[in-house]
Amino acid sequence: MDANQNGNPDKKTYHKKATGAALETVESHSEDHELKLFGSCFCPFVQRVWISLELKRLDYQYIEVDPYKKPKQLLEVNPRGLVPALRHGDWGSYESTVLMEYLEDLHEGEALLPSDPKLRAYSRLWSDHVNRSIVPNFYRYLQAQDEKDQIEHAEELKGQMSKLVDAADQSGPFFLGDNMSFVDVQIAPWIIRLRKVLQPYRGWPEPEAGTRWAKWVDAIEQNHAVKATTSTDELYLDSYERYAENRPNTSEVQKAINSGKGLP
Ligand SMILES: N[C@@H](CCC(=O)N[C@@H](CS)C(=O)NCC(=O)O)C(=O)O
Repeated sequence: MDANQNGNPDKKTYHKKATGAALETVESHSEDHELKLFGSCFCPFVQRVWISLELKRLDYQYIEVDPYKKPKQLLEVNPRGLVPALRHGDWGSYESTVLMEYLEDLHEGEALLPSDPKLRAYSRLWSDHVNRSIVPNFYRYLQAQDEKDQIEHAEELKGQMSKLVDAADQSGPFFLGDNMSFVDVQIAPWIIRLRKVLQPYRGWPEPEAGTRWAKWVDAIEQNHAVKATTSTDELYLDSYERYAENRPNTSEVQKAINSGKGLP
């Protein structure tokens, strides 16, 4: 039994195999390749790198690993034992944002950072905002058990997302306009999890029809690379129950949030 079921086999826990469209993508990228993504189907940090690979239409191999069991092949690339990790030939690295930058630097397929240096800096600035202010608040909100804390964290999350919307291109639908780019990929996995996780567990509302935010969410959800890396709803519902109940020993992310530290 998995440790974070806390001795109760009726509790849901994380899935170890993708479902739906994501499973089809896993199956079509199972052959040995020099570019290997070590991922876990439920992980939003992995989905960032996975979406980037799909948007760029690069050839790669997807290898599903259990990051809580930390298999040797994962530890060889990432001594911290977290996913995503990327191996390219005899080189490897980790950290989702670093890996997205690495894929950019290969200059293969569609570029996700714009070519203008000022717009590149702008993209990095708002990507930092996603990492620093949106992602941690998502977990704070999901893990909060007390209603007063939940209300406070929901407000904080909404506020930080509003800042991002205000920084985005006015007509969109994406952050810089017509095309999905770096900042969109950085936030996409959490946008997907608003409806699939925060809505069932915390009553997160649907985007208000006709708003810039609704347009953005819709464009992200309809994007081919997002769809190709997204599993069916049940996978997220089950995999995040441990966060929603803030069960002990859920993950490094959960522990960091509970102890007020920065994310791993
Ligand atoms: N900052 C890292 C975070 C990666 C991360 O936390 N991954 C989780 C899965 S979603 C993990 O590997 N957890 C293993 C553990 O908690 O031991 C990144 O951006 O890649």
